[in-house]
Amino acid sequence: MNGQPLSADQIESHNAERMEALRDEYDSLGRALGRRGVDIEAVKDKVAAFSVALPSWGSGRGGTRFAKFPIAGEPTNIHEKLEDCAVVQQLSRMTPRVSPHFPWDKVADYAALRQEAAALGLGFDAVNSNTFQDQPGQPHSYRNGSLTATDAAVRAQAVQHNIECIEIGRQLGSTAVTVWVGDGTNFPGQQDLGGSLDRYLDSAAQIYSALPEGWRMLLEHKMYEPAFYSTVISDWGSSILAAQQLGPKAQCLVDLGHHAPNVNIEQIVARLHRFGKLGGFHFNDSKYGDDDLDSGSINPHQLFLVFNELVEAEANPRDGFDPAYMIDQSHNVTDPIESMLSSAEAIGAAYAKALIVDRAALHAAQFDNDVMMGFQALRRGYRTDVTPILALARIEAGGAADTIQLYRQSGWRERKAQERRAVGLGAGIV
Ligand SMILES: [Mn+2]
Repeated sequence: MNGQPLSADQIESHNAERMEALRDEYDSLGRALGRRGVDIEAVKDKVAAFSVALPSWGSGRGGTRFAKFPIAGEPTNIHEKLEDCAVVQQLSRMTPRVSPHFPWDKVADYAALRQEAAALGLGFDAVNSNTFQDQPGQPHSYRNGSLTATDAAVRAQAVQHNIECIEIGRQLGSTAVTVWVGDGTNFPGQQDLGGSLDRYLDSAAQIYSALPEGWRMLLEHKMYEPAFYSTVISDWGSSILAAQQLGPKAQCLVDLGHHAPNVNIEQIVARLHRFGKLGGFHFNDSKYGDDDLDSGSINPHQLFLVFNELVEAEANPRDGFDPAYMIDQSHNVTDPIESMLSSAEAIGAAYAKALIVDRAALHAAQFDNDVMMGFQALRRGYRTDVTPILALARIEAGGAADTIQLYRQSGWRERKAQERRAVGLGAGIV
């Protein structure tokens, strides 16, 4: 526990105060599940083994196109971001890895950064490249696109940046690079829609060929924004076609917010899995578009249905099924640590509810075309309050019964507000 940001004693006494009530609730739920033929301990073991990565950028306040309102004690560099992610991990025990973003998280010594993270109980997940904004001193601008730019020198610069990210990731112990490009258009006629995809595929193939052994390239699609008329990799269809053309190390990453409203995302999950191309997830929630709201805050049922497909996929794995799970949210109005704690809980709950579904009953109903019983098999899982399972799994791993309450009691943010330099009044999406 050395190097952990919060006091282990404080967590222990917090848990001790709640243990009797939690045991009572857990045992009661265990009896109820037992009558349904579900072993609560087996569900708890699976939940304990589940994890989701934190985005380094998620530890700071996000912003909108209009403004960003920072809070005192926000992290301003990767070292402070790691500290805050370690707080989330220490309390939730479900977020042991951080997904870094370059060039935002650049440092001089990545071996030292890896050690620094390990001392905090953290590892590194997929590295994220950034060719959607220009950096100071950069020779070529991405104003007309990056991997798909008509100018070969711009494309070469974007490819080189992705290869540099892979090299950094190798030093950090990562085994995947996530490639999202905002390239696209705002006007009909602005660009040759076929030609821009050709250029994307050519650039992506150069990145693909730089992947080390055992690495994956995760292609993240997004319907719109920053381009509003067309985006080059706009949907899962474009994504899987590109991944299939690139080769077996290329897989698709599903960001829950990157689809048209009301799209059946759980079906996309099943489709991608069917073809061995389900590479990873970015969890968030939305009401209108790519809102980047907290996971499960708007539509927890959809999150459950996605996990229902993931549990089906776990039971029937295809070659290479090892999805990289990550939270990808913009925390505009909350303390980011509290949002990540709440989101980890929501994601874990969706997984636990999916595990509780009586698969035999579900499959039998599907085979018999018994519509109502198939629906009810899912509904019974969704209705179950799995809070005691998550809490006990967390406590047994050293985490806290009530993560947000303990975080507030710890005074972490107030302390950091004294120690860390203030974030400037920045603007816009970060
Ligand atoms: Mn994303």
